[in-house]
Amino acid sequence: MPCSELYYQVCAIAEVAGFLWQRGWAERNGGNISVCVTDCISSSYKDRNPLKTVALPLTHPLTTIIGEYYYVTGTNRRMRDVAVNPMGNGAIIRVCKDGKSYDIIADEVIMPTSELVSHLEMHDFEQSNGRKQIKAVCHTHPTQLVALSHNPEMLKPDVMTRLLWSMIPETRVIVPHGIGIVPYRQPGTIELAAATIEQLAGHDVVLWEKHGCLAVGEDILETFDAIDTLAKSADIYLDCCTAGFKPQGIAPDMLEGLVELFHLN
Ligand code: 2HA
Ligand code: ZN
Repeated sequence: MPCSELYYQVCAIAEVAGFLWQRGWAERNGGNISVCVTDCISSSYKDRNPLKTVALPLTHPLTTIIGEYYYVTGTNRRMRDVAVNPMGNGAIIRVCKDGKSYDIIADEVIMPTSELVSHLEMHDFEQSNGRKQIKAVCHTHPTQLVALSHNPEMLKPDVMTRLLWSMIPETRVIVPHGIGIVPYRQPGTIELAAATIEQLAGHDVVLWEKHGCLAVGEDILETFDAIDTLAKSADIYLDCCTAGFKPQGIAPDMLEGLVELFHLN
């Protein structure tokens, strides 16, 4: 690894990949991660010739992230393998000047995740909307959140956000903009990416109906924390249901002011 900051970033990705596997949210090749590493790779690394250049199936070119570098998990790779060998199960890519292709520059030719288009569109969207601090995208399959998405009632606007906020105060604070819902779409498609971007504009995490969820954050740990906190609330709700009662939930007025109080937003 050429520089310590990149090493630190890749270690954090490996740590989160392990969490996703341990949580049971990453069966076989389920889930994918991308993190912008432009600020932490050395110039000698940046100037590397491409090992391979690949076209992106986009309807319009990327604009804001041209020339940026990303670590991305590999297609068909297991999260549990990313956890122990991130550079052997992912690659560093650079978005080409045309905004329609990318170079794989390190360490070897590992083809990126099938959701790469979604990830890059999201990075491009966040950067072009002035959210320059957003560097990481994480997609995973949290069992309890996917389970809730099988209930059509939960897919109505704000229903799941309000329910999950009301389970524990932390959820109101750590996920202050709540969870957006995207109706079922074919995985890996531009339609899924577009619908996700629409929901990301107003939410911290997006739930893909009957599939999984996606979070963006300043670093990969932040994306994990948001999903993990929502999953904790979903566990509490489902545990109460299993025990035979509907949880009372914290009243909305008791949740007011929490975000300001904890200064996390
Ligand atoms: O990377 O989870 O949605 C495999 C997936 C696709
Ligand atoms: Zn998935």
